[in-house]
Amino acid sequence: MKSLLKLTFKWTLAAAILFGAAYAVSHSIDVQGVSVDHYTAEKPLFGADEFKYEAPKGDSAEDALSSKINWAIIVFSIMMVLVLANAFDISKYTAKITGRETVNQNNVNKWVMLIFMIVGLMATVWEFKNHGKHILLNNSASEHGFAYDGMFTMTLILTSIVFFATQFLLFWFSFKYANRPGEKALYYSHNNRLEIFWTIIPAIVLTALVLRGHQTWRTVVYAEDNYKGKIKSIEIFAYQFGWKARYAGEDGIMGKADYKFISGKNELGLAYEPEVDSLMVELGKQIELEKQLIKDLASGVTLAAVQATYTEAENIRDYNAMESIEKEIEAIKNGDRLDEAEASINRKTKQIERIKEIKNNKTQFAAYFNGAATDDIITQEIHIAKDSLVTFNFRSKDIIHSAWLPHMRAQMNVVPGMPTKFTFKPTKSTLEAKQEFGQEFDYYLYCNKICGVSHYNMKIKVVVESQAEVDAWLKSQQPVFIKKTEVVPAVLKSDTLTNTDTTKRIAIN
Ligand SMILES: [Cu+2]
Repeated sequence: MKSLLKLTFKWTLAAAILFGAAYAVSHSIDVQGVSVDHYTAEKPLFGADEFKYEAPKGDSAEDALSSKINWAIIVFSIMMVLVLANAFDISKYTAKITGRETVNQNNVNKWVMLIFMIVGLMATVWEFKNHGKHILLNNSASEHGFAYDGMFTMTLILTSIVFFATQFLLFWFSFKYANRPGEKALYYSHNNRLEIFWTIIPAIVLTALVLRGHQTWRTVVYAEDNYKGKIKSIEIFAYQFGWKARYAGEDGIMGKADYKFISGKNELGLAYEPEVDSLMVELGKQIELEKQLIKDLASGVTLAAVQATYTEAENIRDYNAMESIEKEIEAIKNGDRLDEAEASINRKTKQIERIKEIKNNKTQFAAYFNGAATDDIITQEIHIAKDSLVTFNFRSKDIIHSAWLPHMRAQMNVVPGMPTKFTFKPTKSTLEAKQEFGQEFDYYLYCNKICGVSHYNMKIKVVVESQAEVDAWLKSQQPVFIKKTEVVPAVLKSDTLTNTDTTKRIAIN
Protein backbone atom coordinates (compact mmCIF):
# COMPACT_ATOMS: atom_id res chain seq x y z
CA MET A 1 0.00 0.00 0.00
CA LYS A 2 2.78 2.35 0.96
CA SER A 3 4.71 1.59 -2.23
CA LEU A 4 1.60 2.15 -4.37
CA LEU A 5 1.11 5.59 -2.79
CA LYS A 6 4.74 6.38 -3.40
CA LEU A 7 4.45 5.25 -7.04
CA THR A 8 1.30 7.32 -7.62
CA PHE A 9 2.98 10.38 -6.13
CA LYS A 10 6.08 9.87 -8.26
CA TRP A 11 4.03 9.56 -11.46
CA THR A 12 1.82 12.55 -10.70
CA LEU A 13 4.84 14.70 -9.96
CA ALA A 14 6.59 13.58 -13.18
CA ALA A 15 3.45 14.22 -15.25
CA ALA A 16 2.96 17.66 -13.68
CA ILE A 17 6.56 18.67 -14.39
CA LEU A 18 6.34 17.42 -17.98
CA PHE A 19 3.02 19.13 -18.62
CA GLY A 20 4.27 22.39 -17.11
CA ALA A 21 7.42 22.26 -19.19
CA ALA A 22 5.55 21.46 -22.41
CA TYR A 23 3.09 24.31 -21.77
CA ALA A 24 5.85 26.81 -21.04
CA VAL A 25 7.86 25.77 -24.09
CA SER A 26 4.82 25.91 -26.35
CA HIS A 27 4.20 29.49 -25.27
CA SER A 28 7.74 30.69 -25.66
CA ILE A 29 8.73 29.13 -28.95
CA ASP A 30 7.57 30.93 -32.03
CA VAL A 31 8.25 29.63 -35.48
CA GLN A 32 8.58 32.92 -37.31
CA GLY A 33 5.74 33.59 -39.66
CA VAL A 34 3.91 30.37 -38.93
CA SER A 35 2.85 30.77 -35.33
CA VAL A 36 -0.91 30.98 -35.30
CA ASP A 37 -0.98 33.03 -32.11
CA HIS A 38 0.72 36.00 -33.69
CA TYR A 39 -1.54 36.38 -36.68
CA THR A 40 -5.20 37.11 -36.47
CA ALA A 41 -7.41 34.19 -37.39
CA GLU A 42 -7.84 32.88 -40.94
CA LYS A 43 -4.76 34.45 -42.44
CA PRO A 44 -3.24 32.15 -45.05
CA LEU A 45 0.11 30.49 -44.69
CA PHE A 46 1.21 31.44 -48.17
CA GLY A 47 1.48 35.10 -48.97
CA ALA A 48 1.60 35.81 -45.24
CA ASP A 49 4.22 38.46 -46.02
CA GLU A 50 1.41 40.58 -47.40
CA PHE A 51 -0.05 40.80 -43.92
CA LYS A 52 1.04 42.90 -41.01
CA TYR A 53 2.64 41.02 -38.17
CA GLU A 54 0.76 41.56 -34.95
CA ALA A 55 2.84 41.05 -31.83
CA PRO A 56 1.00 39.02 -29.18
CA LYS A 57 -0.96 41.22 -26.79
CA GLY A 58 0.74 41.93 -23.46
CA ASP A 59 3.91 40.31 -24.71
CA SER A 60 6.31 42.67 -26.39
CA ALA A 61 8.80 41.43 -28.96
CA GLU A 62 11.53 41.81 -26.33
CA ASP A 63 9.58 39.66 -23.88
CA ALA A 64 9.18 36.93 -26.47
CA LEU A 65 12.88 37.06 -27.29
CA SER A 66 14.04 36.97 -23.66
CA SER A 67 11.68 34.09 -23.00
CA LYS A 68 13.25 32.21 -25.90
CA ILE A 69 16.73 32.99 -24.58
CA ASN A 70 15.75 31.81 -21.08
CA TRP A 71 14.60 28.51 -22.45
CA ALA A 72 17.73 28.15 -24.49
CA ILE A 73 19.80 28.71 -21.30
CA ILE A 74 17.82 26.09 -19.36
CA VAL A 75 18.16 23.47 -22.10
CA PHE A 76 21.84 24.31 -22.51
CA SER A 77 22.48 24.03 -18.74
CA ILE A 78 20.84 20.61 -18.52
CA MET A 79 22.92 19.39 -21.43
CA MET A 80 26.09 20.80 -19.83
CA VAL A 81 25.37 18.99 -16.55
CA LEU A 82 24.79 15.73 -18.42
CA VAL A 83 27.99 16.13 -20.41
CA LEU A 84 30.02 16.99 -17.29
CA ALA A 85 28.54 14.14 -15.29
CA ASN A 86 29.44 11.80 -18.06
CA ALA A 87 32.92 13.23 -18.43
CA PHE A 88 33.78 12.81 -14.79
CA ASP A 89 31.89 9.55 -14.57
CA ILE A 90 31.00 10.50 -11.03
CA SER A 91 28.98 7.45 -10.21
CA LYS A 92 31.75 5.10 -11.31
CA TYR A 93 34.25 6.67 -8.94
CA THR A 94 31.87 6.80 -6.01
CA ALA A 95 31.05 3.16 -6.66
CA LYS A 96 34.75 2.36 -6.65
CA ILE A 97 35.36 4.24 -3.43
CA THR A 98 32.31 3.08 -1.52
CA GLY A 99 32.46 -0.42 -2.95
CA ARG A 100 28.81 -0.52 -3.99
CA GLU A 101 26.85 0.72 -6.99
CA THR A 102 25.29 4.10 -6.22
CA VAL A 103 23.43 4.62 -9.49
CA ASN A 104 21.91 1.82 -11.51
CA GLN A 105 22.61 2.93 -15.12
CA ASN A 106 20.05 0.52 -16.52
CA ASN A 107 17.43 2.11 -14.35
CA VAL A 108 18.44 5.62 -15.38
CA ASN A 109 18.37 4.67 -19.05
CA LYS A 110 14.94 3.09 -18.93
CA TRP A 111 13.43 6.14 -17.25
CA VAL A 112 15.13 8.51 -19.68
CA MET A 113 13.66 6.42 -22.52
CA LEU A 114 10.18 6.73 -21.05
CA ILE A 115 10.48 10.47 -20.45
CA PHE A 116 11.82 10.94 -23.98
CA MET A 117 8.83 9.07 -25.36
CA ILE A 118 6.29 11.10 -23.40
CA VAL A 119 7.92 14.45 -24.23
CA GLY A 120 8.45 13.49 -27.86
CA LEU A 121 4.91 12.29 -28.45
CA MET A 122 3.49 15.30 -26.60
CA ALA A 123 5.57 17.56 -28.82
CA THR A 124 4.22 15.79 -31.91
CA VAL A 125 0.64 16.27 -30.74
CA TRP A 126 1.41 19.91 -29.96
CA GLU A 127 2.84 20.32 -33.46
CA PHE A 128 -0.30 18.83 -35.02
CA LYS A 129 -2.52 21.06 -32.93
CA ASN A 130 -0.65 24.30 -33.55
CA HIS A 131 0.58 23.99 -37.10
CA GLY A 132 -1.68 21.24 -38.39
CA LYS A 133 -4.04 23.64 -40.08
CA HIS A 134 -1.19 24.87 -42.24
CA ILE A 135 -0.39 21.33 -43.35
CA LEU A 136 -3.74 19.57 -43.48
CA LEU A 137 -5.31 21.93 -45.96
CA ASN A 138 -8.67 21.66 -47.60
CA ASN A 139 -9.10 25.12 -49.11
CA SER A 140 -7.50 24.77 -52.51
CA ALA A 141 -8.33 27.37 -55.12
CA SER A 142 -8.01 24.93 -58.00
CA GLU A 143 -9.87 21.79 -59.02
CA HIS A 144 -7.01 19.29 -58.87
CA GLY A 145 -5.87 20.93 -55.59
CA PHE A 146 -8.51 19.05 -53.60
CA ALA A 147 -7.13 15.72 -54.81
CA TYR A 148 -3.67 16.97 -53.96
CA ASP A 149 -4.71 18.01 -50.42
CA GLY A 150 -6.56 14.73 -49.97
CA MET A 151 -3.46 12.74 -50.92
CA PHE A 152 -1.34 14.74 -48.53
CA THR A 153 -3.78 14.21 -45.68
CA MET A 154 -4.06 10.49 -46.43
CA THR A 155 -0.27 10.09 -46.49
CA LEU A 156 0.06 12.01 -43.24
CA ILE A 157 -2.64 9.93 -41.51
CA LEU A 158 -1.05 6.64 -42.57
CA THR A 159 2.49 7.67 -41.67
CA SER A 160 1.27 9.14 -38.36
CA ILE A 161 -0.35 5.83 -37.36
CA VAL A 162 2.90 4.01 -38.12
CA PHE A 163 4.90 6.72 -36.38
CA PHE A 164 2.93 6.64 -33.12
CA ALA A 165 2.77 2.84 -33.02
CA THR A 166 6.47 2.26 -33.71
CA GLN A 167 7.73 5.06 -31.46
CA PHE A 168 5.53 3.89 -28.61
CA LEU A 169 6.71 0.27 -28.97
CA LEU A 170 10.35 1.30 -29.31
CA PHE A 171 10.48 3.30 -26.08
CA TRP A 172 7.92 1.32 -24.08
CA PHE A 173 9.78 -1.95 -24.70
CA SER A 174 13.07 -0.30 -23.78
CA PHE A 175 11.45 0.69 -20.50
CA LYS A 176 9.58 -2.51 -19.82
CA TYR A 177 12.32 -4.94 -20.75
CA ALA A 178 15.25 -3.09 -19.24
CA ASN A 179 18.04 -5.31 -18.01
CA ARG A 180 17.48 -6.79 -14.56
CA PRO A 181 20.16 -8.60 -12.59
CA GLY A 182 20.01 -12.31 -13.16
CA GLU A 183 17.77 -12.14 -16.20
CA LYS A 184 18.88 -13.35 -19.61
CA ALA A 185 17.64 -11.80 -22.90
CA LEU A 186 15.76 -13.95 -25.38
CA TYR A 187 17.72 -14.60 -28.57
CA TYR A 188 15.30 -14.15 -31.47
CA SER A 189 17.05 -13.66 -34.79
CA HIS A 190 14.56 -14.28 -37.55
CA ASN A 191 10.90 -14.85 -38.35
CA ASN A 192 9.82 -15.32 -41.96
CA ARG A 193 6.19 -14.62 -41.27
CA LEU A 194 7.03 -11.28 -39.67
CA GLU A 195 9.34 -10.35 -42.55
CA ILE A 196 6.62 -11.09 -45.10
CA PHE A 197 4.06 -9.18 -43.05
CA TRP A 198 6.07 -5.97 -42.75
CA THR A 199 7.21 -6.07 -46.37
CA ILE A 200 3.87 -6.72 -48.05
CA ILE A 201 1.72 -4.29 -46.05
CA PRO A 202 3.91 -1.21 -46.74
CA ALA A 203 4.31 -2.31 -50.37
CA ILE A 204 0.53 -2.41 -50.87
CA VAL A 205 -0.04 0.89 -49.07
CA LEU A 206 2.76 2.72 -50.94
CA THR A 207 1.59 1.33 -54.30
CA ALA A 208 -1.92 2.63 -53.62
CA LEU A 209 -0.57 6.07 -52.67
CA VAL A 210 1.72 6.28 -55.70
CA LEU A 211 -0.99 5.15 -58.12
CA ARG A 212 -3.35 7.81 -56.86
CA GLY A 213 -0.59 10.40 -57.25
CA HIS A 214 0.10 9.21 -60.77
CA GLN A 215 -3.56 9.44 -61.70
CA THR A 216 -3.82 13.01 -60.41
CA TRP A 217 -0.62 13.94 -62.21
CA ARG A 218 -2.03 12.60 -65.50
CA THR A 219 -5.06 14.87 -65.26
CA VAL A 220 -2.65 17.82 -65.05
CA VAL A 221 -0.13 16.79 -67.69
CA TYR A 222 -2.55 15.37 -70.27
CA ALA A 223 -5.31 17.91 -69.74
CA GLU A 224 -4.51 19.52 -73.09
CA ASP A 225 -5.04 16.23 -74.94
CA ASN A 226 -8.29 15.56 -73.11
CA TYR A 227 -9.79 18.99 -73.71
CA LYS A 228 -8.43 19.88 -77.13
CA GLY A 229 -9.09 23.48 -78.07
CA LYS A 230 -10.99 24.25 -74.91
CA ILE A 231 -8.00 25.44 -72.92
CA LYS A 232 -6.69 29.01 -72.90
CA SER A 233 -2.91 29.30 -73.06
CA ILE A 234 -0.81 31.98 -71.44
CA GLU A 235 2.94 32.21 -71.67
CA ILE A 236 4.70 32.83 -68.37
CA PHE A 237 8.19 34.20 -68.86
CA ALA A 238 10.74 34.06 -66.02
CA TYR A 239 13.88 36.13 -65.63
CA GLN A 240 16.13 37.27 -62.83
CA PHE A 241 14.12 38.61 -61.00
CA GLY A 242 10.55 38.76 -62.16
CA TRP A 243 7.79 37.35 -64.33
CA LYS A 244 5.97 38.51 -67.44
CA ALA A 245 2.79 37.08 -68.90
CA ARG A 246 2.06 36.96 -72.64
CA TYR A 247 -1.40 36.69 -74.15
CA ALA A 248 -2.31 36.17 -77.78
CA GLY A 249 -3.55 39.43 -79.31
CA GLU A 250 -6.73 40.03 -81.29
CA ASP A 251 -5.79 37.32 -83.79
CA GLY A 252 -6.01 34.73 -81.00
CA ILE A 253 -2.65 33.25 -82.01
CA MET A 254 0.41 33.32 -79.80
CA GLY A 255 3.33 34.37 -81.97
CA LYS A 256 6.66 32.59 -82.00
CA ALA A 257 9.48 33.76 -79.81
CA ASP A 258 13.15 32.95 -79.52
CA TYR A 259 15.91 33.82 -77.05
CA LYS A 260 18.04 34.98 -80.03
CA PHE A 261 15.63 37.89 -80.59
CA ILE A 262 15.81 39.18 -77.03
CA SER A 263 16.83 42.81 -76.77
CA GLY A 264 16.17 45.80 -74.54
CA LYS A 265 13.00 46.66 -76.48
CA ASN A 266 12.02 43.05 -77.11
CA GLU A 267 12.31 41.52 -73.64
CA LEU A 268 10.60 38.25 -74.52
CA GLY A 269 12.30 37.85 -77.90
CA LEU A 270 9.11 37.88 -79.99
CA ALA A 271 9.33 37.16 -83.69
CA TYR A 272 8.49 40.70 -84.78
CA GLU A 273 10.52 41.45 -87.87
CA PRO A 274 11.20 45.21 -87.57
CA GLU A 275 12.46 44.72 -84.02
CA VAL A 276 14.60 41.74 -84.99
CA ASP A 277 16.09 43.74 -87.90
CA SER A 278 16.97 46.66 -85.67
CA LEU A 279 18.54 44.22 -83.21
CA MET A 280 20.81 42.97 -86.00
CA VAL A 281 21.78 46.55 -86.89
CA GLU A 282 22.49 47.28 -83.23
CA LEU A 283 24.61 44.12 -82.87
CA GLY A 284 26.56 45.13 -86.00
CA LYS A 285 27.29 48.55 -84.50
CA GLN A 286 28.48 46.98 -81.26
CA ILE A 287 30.79 44.63 -83.17
CA GLU A 288 32.34 47.62 -84.98
CA LEU A 289 32.97 49.32 -81.62
CA GLU A 290 34.63 46.19 -80.23
CA LYS A 291 36.82 45.94 -83.36
CA GLN A 292 37.90 49.55 -82.90
CA LEU A 293 38.69 48.75 -79.25
CA ILE A 294 40.92 45.86 -80.31
CA LYS A 295 42.82 48.22 -82.67
CA ASP A 296 43.20 50.80 -79.91
CA LEU A 297 44.39 48.17 -77.50
CA ALA A 298 47.09 47.11 -79.94
CA SER A 299 48.27 50.66 -80.64
CA GLY A 300 48.27 51.61 -76.96
CA VAL A 301 45.66 54.35 -77.41
CA THR A 302 43.30 52.74 -74.88
CA LEU A 303 45.99 52.30 -72.25
CA ALA A 304 47.09 55.93 -72.64
CA ALA A 305 43.50 57.16 -72.31
CA VAL A 306 42.85 55.06 -69.21
CA GLN A 307 46.13 56.16 -67.65
CA ALA A 308 45.11 59.76 -68.25
CA THR A 309 41.88 59.22 -66.33
CA TYR A 310 43.97 57.70 -63.52
CA THR A 311 46.04 60.86 -63.25
CA GLU A 312 42.82 62.88 -63.17
CA ALA A 313 41.43 60.74 -60.36
CA GLU A 314 44.74 60.99 -58.52
CA ASN A 315 44.63 64.77 -58.68
CA ILE A 316 41.26 64.94 -56.97
CA ARG A 317 42.15 61.98 -54.69
CA ASP A 318 39.16 59.91 -55.76
CA TYR A 319 40.44 56.66 -54.29
CA ASN A 320 37.45 54.58 -55.38
CA ALA A 321 37.92 55.63 -58.98
CA MET A 322 41.67 55.07 -58.72
CA GLU A 323 41.12 51.52 -57.52
CA SER A 324 38.76 50.60 -60.35
CA ILE A 325 40.98 52.27 -62.96
CA GLU A 326 43.96 50.30 -61.61
CA LYS A 327 41.99 47.11 -62.21
CA GLU A 328 41.14 48.29 -65.73
CA ILE A 329 44.82 49.00 -66.47
CA GLU A 330 45.70 45.56 -65.15
CA ALA A 331 43.07 43.97 -67.44
CA ILE A 332 44.47 45.84 -70.44
CA LYS A 333 48.05 44.83 -69.63
CA ASN A 334 47.39 41.14 -68.99
CA GLY A 335 45.19 40.77 -72.07
CA ASP A 336 41.87 40.19 -70.27
CA ARG A 337 40.27 43.17 -71.97
CA LEU A 338 41.34 41.92 -75.40
CA ASP A 339 39.99 38.41 -74.68
CA GLU A 340 36.71 39.91 -73.55
CA ALA A 341 36.35 42.00 -76.70
CA GLU A 342 37.10 39.02 -78.93
CA ALA A 343 34.65 36.77 -77.08
CA SER A 344 31.99 39.45 -77.35
CA ILE A 345 32.52 39.82 -81.10
CA ASN A 346 32.30 36.04 -81.49
CA ARG A 347 29.08 35.87 -79.51
CA LYS A 348 27.41 38.68 -81.40
CA THR A 349 28.53 37.42 -84.80
CA LYS A 350 27.09 34.02 -83.98
CA GLN A 351 23.82 35.60 -82.87
CA ILE A 352 23.53 37.52 -86.14
CA GLU A 353 24.33 34.37 -88.14
CA ARG A 354 21.66 32.39 -86.32
CA ILE A 355 19.04 35.05 -86.90
CA LYS A 356 20.03 35.17 -90.58
CA GLU A 357 19.66 31.40 -90.78
CA ILE A 358 16.05 31.71 -89.69
CA LYS A 359 15.39 34.63 -92.00
CA ASN A 360 16.96 32.96 -95.03
CA ASN A 361 15.15 29.66 -94.59
CA LYS A 362 11.75 29.94 -96.25
CA THR A 363 9.82 27.55 -93.99
CA GLN A 364 11.45 28.88 -90.85
CA PHE A 365 10.80 32.45 -91.92
CA ALA A 366 7.14 31.65 -92.53
CA ALA A 367 6.83 29.95 -89.15
CA TYR A 368 8.45 32.82 -87.26
CA PHE A 369 7.50 36.00 -89.05
CA ASN A 370 3.85 35.29 -89.81
CA GLY A 371 2.71 38.40 -87.97
CA ALA A 372 1.18 36.44 -85.10
CA ALA A 373 3.54 37.98 -82.55
CA THR A 374 2.81 41.51 -83.72
CA ASP A 375 -0.27 42.04 -81.59
CA ASP A 376 0.74 39.83 -78.64
CA ILE A 377 0.19 41.44 -75.27
CA ILE A 378 2.79 41.36 -72.51
CA THR A 379 1.52 42.09 -69.03
CA GLN A 380 2.78 42.55 -65.48
CA GLU A 381 -0.21 40.70 -64.04
CA ILE A 382 -1.86 37.38 -64.81
CA HIS A 383 -5.63 37.44 -65.22
CA ILE A 384 -7.41 34.10 -65.53
CA ALA A 385 -11.05 33.08 -65.61
CA LYS A 386 -12.68 31.20 -62.78
CA ASP A 387 -13.90 27.66 -63.56
CA SER A 388 -12.17 27.38 -66.92
CA LEU A 389 -9.05 25.44 -67.74
CA VAL A 390 -5.89 27.39 -68.36
CA THR A 391 -2.41 26.26 -69.41
CA PHE A 392 0.66 28.16 -68.31
CA ASN A 393 3.48 27.65 -70.82
CA PHE A 394 6.72 28.46 -69.07
CA ARG A 395 9.89 29.90 -70.56
CA SER A 396 13.02 31.13 -68.80
CA LYS A 397 15.42 33.79 -70.01
CA ASP A 398 18.42 32.96 -67.87
CA ILE A 399 18.53 30.19 -65.29
CA ILE A 400 16.18 27.65 -63.72
CA HIS A 401 13.28 29.18 -61.83
CA SER A 402 10.24 27.47 -60.43
CA ALA A 403 6.73 28.80 -60.86
CA TRP A 404 4.73 28.21 -57.72
CA LEU A 405 1.05 28.91 -57.19
CA PRO A 406 0.59 27.73 -53.59
CA HIS A 407 -3.15 28.40 -53.45
CA MET A 408 -3.67 26.47 -56.68
CA ARG A 409 -1.33 23.67 -55.48
CA ALA A 410 0.66 24.03 -58.66
CA GLN A 411 4.39 24.11 -59.19
CA MET A 412 6.57 23.65 -62.24
CA ASN A 413 10.24 24.19 -63.02
CA VAL A 414 10.98 26.92 -65.55
CA VAL A 415 14.05 25.83 -67.50
CA PRO A 416 15.95 27.77 -70.19
CA GLY A 417 15.67 26.00 -73.54
CA MET A 418 13.09 23.51 -72.30
CA PRO A 419 9.42 24.48 -72.47
CA THR A 420 7.34 23.26 -69.52
CA LYS A 421 3.65 23.71 -68.77
CA PHE A 422 0.97 23.27 -66.16
CA THR A 423 -2.77 23.05 -66.72
CA PHE A 424 -5.26 23.79 -63.96
CA LYS A 425 -8.73 25.09 -63.31
CA PRO A 426 -9.07 27.90 -60.75
CA THR A 427 -12.22 27.44 -58.69
CA LYS A 428 -12.07 30.38 -56.30
CA SER A 429 -12.06 33.97 -57.54
CA THR A 430 -9.85 36.64 -56.02
CA LEU A 431 -12.99 38.27 -54.64
CA GLU A 432 -14.06 35.06 -52.88
CA ALA A 433 -10.55 34.58 -51.54
CA LYS A 434 -10.59 38.13 -50.18
CA GLN A 435 -13.79 37.32 -48.31
CA GLU A 436 -12.06 34.33 -46.80
CA PHE A 437 -8.64 35.80 -46.01
CA GLY A 438 -9.26 39.56 -45.76
CA GLN A 439 -9.15 42.50 -48.13
CA GLU A 440 -5.35 42.59 -48.35
CA PHE A 441 -5.26 39.13 -49.87
CA ASP A 442 -4.16 38.50 -53.44
CA TYR A 443 -3.03 35.43 -55.33
CA TYR A 444 0.60 35.43 -56.39
CA LEU A 445 2.79 33.25 -58.52
CA TYR A 446 6.11 32.96 -56.71
CA CYS A 447 9.55 31.72 -57.69
CA ASN A 448 10.28 28.64 -55.63
CA LYS A 449 13.84 28.00 -56.68
CA ILE A 450 16.55 30.04 -55.02
CA CYS A 451 17.81 31.90 -58.08
CA GLY A 452 19.82 34.83 -56.74
CA VAL A 453 19.83 37.88 -54.52
CA SER A 454 16.31 39.09 -55.31
CA HIS A 455 14.73 35.64 -55.48
CA TYR A 456 12.66 36.41 -52.38
CA ASN A 457 10.84 39.16 -54.24
CA MET A 458 10.26 37.34 -57.53
CA LYS A 459 6.50 37.18 -57.85
CA ILE A 460 3.61 38.26 -60.06
CA LYS A 461 0.04 38.95 -59.07
CA VAL A 462 -2.61 36.52 -60.28
CA VAL A 463 -6.20 37.71 -60.57
CA VAL A 464 -9.00 35.15 -60.81
CA GLU A 465 -12.22 36.69 -62.11
CA SER A 466 -15.04 36.07 -64.60
CA GLN A 467 -14.27 35.46 -68.28
CA ALA A 468 -15.95 38.79 -69.15
CA GLU A 469 -13.69 40.63 -66.70
CA VAL A 470 -10.61 38.91 -68.09
CA ASP A 471 -11.63 39.91 -71.63
CA ALA A 472 -12.26 43.50 -70.59
CA TRP A 473 -8.90 43.70 -68.84
CA LEU A 474 -7.12 42.21 -71.83
CA LYS A 475 -8.81 44.78 -74.09
CA SER A 476 -7.42 47.59 -71.96
CA GLN A 477 -3.85 46.29 -72.38
CA GLN A 478 -1.67 47.59 -75.22
CA PRO A 479 0.28 45.21 -77.44
CA VAL A 480 4.03 45.75 -77.20
CA PHE A 481 4.74 46.62 -80.79
CA ILE A 482 1.72 48.21 -82.40
CA LYS A 483 -1.02 50.38 -81.05
CA LYS A 484 -4.49 48.90 -81.21
CA THR A 485 -7.03 50.30 -83.57
CA GLU A 486 -8.75 52.74 -81.30
CA VAL A 487 -12.46 53.33 -81.21
CA VAL A 488 -12.80 57.01 -82.06
CA PRO A 489 -15.70 59.43 -82.40
CA ALA A 490 -17.26 59.49 -85.89
CA VAL A 491 -16.09 63.05 -86.56
CA LEU A 492 -12.44 62.14 -86.26
CA LYS A 493 -12.88 58.69 -87.67
CA SER A 494 -11.69 59.00 -91.28
CA ASP A 495 -8.49 60.77 -90.31
CA THR A 496 -7.42 58.66 -87.36
CA LEU A 497 -8.33 55.36 -88.89
CA THR A 498 -6.21 55.92 -91.95
CA ASN A 499 -3.29 56.78 -89.69
CA THR A 500 -3.55 53.72 -87.48
CA ASP A 501 -4.20 51.49 -90.43
CA THR A 502 -1.06 52.70 -92.12
CA THR A 503 0.92 52.17 -88.93
CA LYS A 504 -0.44 48.68 -88.68
CA ARG A 505 0.37 47.85 -92.26
CA ILE A 506 3.88 49.18 -91.96
CA ALA A 507 4.34 47.30 -88.75
CA ILE A 508 3.25 44.00 -90.21
CA ASN A 509 5.26 44.47 -93.39
CU1 LIG B 1 13.64 32.75 -59.63
